[in-house]
Amino acid sequence: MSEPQAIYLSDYQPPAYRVTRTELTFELEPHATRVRARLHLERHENYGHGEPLVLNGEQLTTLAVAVDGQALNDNEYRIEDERLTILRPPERFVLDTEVEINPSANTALEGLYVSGSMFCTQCEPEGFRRITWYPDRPDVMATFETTLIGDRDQLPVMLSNGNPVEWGELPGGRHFVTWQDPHPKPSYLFALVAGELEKLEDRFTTMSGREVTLQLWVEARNTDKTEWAMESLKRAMRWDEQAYGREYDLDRFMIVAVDDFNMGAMENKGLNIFNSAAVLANPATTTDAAFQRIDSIVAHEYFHNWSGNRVTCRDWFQLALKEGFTVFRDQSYTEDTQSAAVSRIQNVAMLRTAQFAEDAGPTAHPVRPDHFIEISNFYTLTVYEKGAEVVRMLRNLVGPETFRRGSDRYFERFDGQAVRVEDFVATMAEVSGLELDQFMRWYSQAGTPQLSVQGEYDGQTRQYHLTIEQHTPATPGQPEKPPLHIPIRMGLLGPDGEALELVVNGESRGTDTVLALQQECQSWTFEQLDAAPVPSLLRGFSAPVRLEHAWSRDELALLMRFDEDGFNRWDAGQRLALAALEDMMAAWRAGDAVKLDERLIEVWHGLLNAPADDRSVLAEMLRLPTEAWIAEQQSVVDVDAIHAAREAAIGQLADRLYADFERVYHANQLDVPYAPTPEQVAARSLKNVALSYLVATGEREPLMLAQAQFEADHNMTDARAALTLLAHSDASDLGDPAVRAFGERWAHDPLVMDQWFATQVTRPQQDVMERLKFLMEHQAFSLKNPNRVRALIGTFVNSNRVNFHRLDGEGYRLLADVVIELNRLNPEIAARMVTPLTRFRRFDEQRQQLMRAELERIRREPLSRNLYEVVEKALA
Ligand code: 0A1
Ligand code: ZN
Repeated sequence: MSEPQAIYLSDYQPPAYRVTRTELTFELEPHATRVRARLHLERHENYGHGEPLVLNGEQLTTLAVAVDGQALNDNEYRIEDERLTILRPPERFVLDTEVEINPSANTALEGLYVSGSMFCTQCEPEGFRRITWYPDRPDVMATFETTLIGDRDQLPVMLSNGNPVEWGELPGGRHFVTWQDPHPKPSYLFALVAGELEKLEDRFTTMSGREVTLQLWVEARNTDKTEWAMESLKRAMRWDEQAYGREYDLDRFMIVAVDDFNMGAMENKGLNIFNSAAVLANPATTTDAAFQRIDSIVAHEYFHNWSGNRVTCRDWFQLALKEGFTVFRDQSYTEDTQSAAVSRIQNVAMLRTAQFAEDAGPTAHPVRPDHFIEISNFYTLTVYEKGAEVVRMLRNLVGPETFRRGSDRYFERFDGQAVRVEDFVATMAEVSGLELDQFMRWYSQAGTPQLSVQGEYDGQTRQYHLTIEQHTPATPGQPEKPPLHIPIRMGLLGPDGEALELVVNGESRGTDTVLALQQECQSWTFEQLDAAPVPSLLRGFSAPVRLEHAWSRDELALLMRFDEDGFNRWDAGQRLALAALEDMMAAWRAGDAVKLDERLIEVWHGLLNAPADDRSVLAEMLRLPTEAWIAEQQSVVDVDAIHAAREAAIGQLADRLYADFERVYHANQLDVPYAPTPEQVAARSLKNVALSYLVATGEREPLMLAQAQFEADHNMTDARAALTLLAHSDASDLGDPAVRAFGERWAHDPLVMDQWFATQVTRPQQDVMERLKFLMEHQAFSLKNPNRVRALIGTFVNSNRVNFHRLDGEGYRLLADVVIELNRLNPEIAARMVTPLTRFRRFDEQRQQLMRAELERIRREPLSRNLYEVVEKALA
């Protein structure tokens, strides 16, 4: 087998032929589905007579190829290397092909596959070529007419994009439905679903008064989990009208839930397909966090109807054009409908642990990569989350009103087209008059910029000089990085925490301003200051960078209490806690007493007793930096010291503030019916954080509280929080029966069993390994289902760091075994799961060797392109 080859952005060529119209007929059979495709083709003006037509196809059994009704001779076409080439086609013609495919053997879950008793598709990015021969690239856009034929009893519901236009009975107990989608679209937005499905139906009147039918299709056992997603959909539709002026454009909008799905969901035109974990919810089975995740994914997919579908990507290098923008849109929706501060805190916490780690690892790539071997490997946190940060910076640079004028113009001008990142940024430059050439580097330069900030106060001149330096570390293939255009929102606080007026060059800028850092090093002078101020920097996380400044702990405590920016209050708390944890890690390594800084205890005591203006932010402030974020601060990750110090800190906070936590726990009990409203979510989150501290004392009494909460079983949020505390405790007389009871009670519900898996494999004690192995044999587990793999294996390797990184190498070995199996079953998931092993350079020599040995063992397998690309980069 030859080595997989990279594809380069610089090699882009426009398509030689456009497809004006695509007609598809499916005869659905699990083992042998027939697909007939009729493509109406036209040669592009820029190409000459006789230009060959090249179509993509994978794993197809070709039965017929005809041009304008004439079957082709062997010398008129060629099939090789997953390409069908029509050698000398006419300028305009009709191509007919017929192929056979095997959906039931499709464990990769790309193209047409069987999930349970349903047929469904996943075509982004390159799954359509596993369905039929096609120019499978996003810059070829056609209208689609799709006829589905299937068994009337087994497949009573058959859906595709657009509107149903014809249906009827066929001989042999079969029936058919024909769907028409009037909006030209690339093949990656094609979808079909067939099976025994039930629907929840609703209506939505758009801003111009058009009536839209909304349908949520699920298997019968899930009909009690559809309401929340329907509410989310309507909220998202209204929000997109108000915030972006975007209206829905078909008579119906459908969502289908499927159990086997590689990602969260997919924005197929008019027929979104969702991983059931990303759409099904009810209070008994679903936690607050999952309700919120579902809300944002429903919104995300809906928003793609404009940012992605109406205006799509020219090529897959432009993925962030639709994904970065759509994530930014779904984040804004959440900020407008939930707690804005908490939403920002949670997104940033995720970005700067997981995305920063990606940027610092062997697979680091720019928001717009310039080459790839397997595009499926680039649905990453960098493209999605950093891509969203780049759009957020743009909005902050041009201002919200101008940004809206820019997005209106972008949607209008490029409607129906496949475009590039440049088109989006140029539109923003045009409406704002800003020069954004340097800003474009955010799309082409990988790595996380590091800023170091020096402040100097001069009592004589009453001036404060702020000097900021930027530096972006080298990443694979990018040794040198020119400076970026970085917006830094900031303010200054006086000695009593008051917001100071910012006077620059004799001009007042209020108490909050944005500094545009464009050079390697730049200085600003603030005037008329009576004392040395405390700088509040990077408010709202105004740029995706690491920022260093030598704040004293007193200054951090001051920012934490008084900064007008909620995000920076939280961040100051995280920095203060990190400083305290660093002392504790040093003491732990030296074998000294590991004692928590008194100041942190005082500050937390203050927090717990201050009038709670925002309980949800308070709950976030009461969480210590995660082990992953602490690890991000270290040059060589010290897994055991991190865990020991953090556990010690939690224990000491718990002992010293017991009465506070107890009061908070009881004060936040709700006796209203469950709803995932921001107020209720805040109360439960605060209550359960408090309970986790109470339990951390190791006393029996709080465990009894947890047990009572578990048994009261008011909702999954409370039940699962309690179960986790019981299952992670040393009191097996309480933990084991709870785990058993939960597993028996929910054995019929795979989404709850996923939570049961995740809860057990995050147990920090060493005995977790036996538990994990036992659960891998459990009947509810299957390596073929991505949700199961993520819940059991993914949670263990990503969230149980002390055990995954054990020095006996068991964690690494187990992951490598799983990845080798997945490589055969589902290459996309295999390439994602292997990630923690690829980060071996961050660890000590001994762990490095163990991890590297497992990667080399994987490399000796016959690898899928997906896994090949990742493993080669890691070992390079
Ligand atoms: N466009 C989808 C993400 C997605 C990508 C690939 C998939 O299968 C390989 C599935 C979904 C989104 O952003 O939601
Ligand atoms: Zn998306």
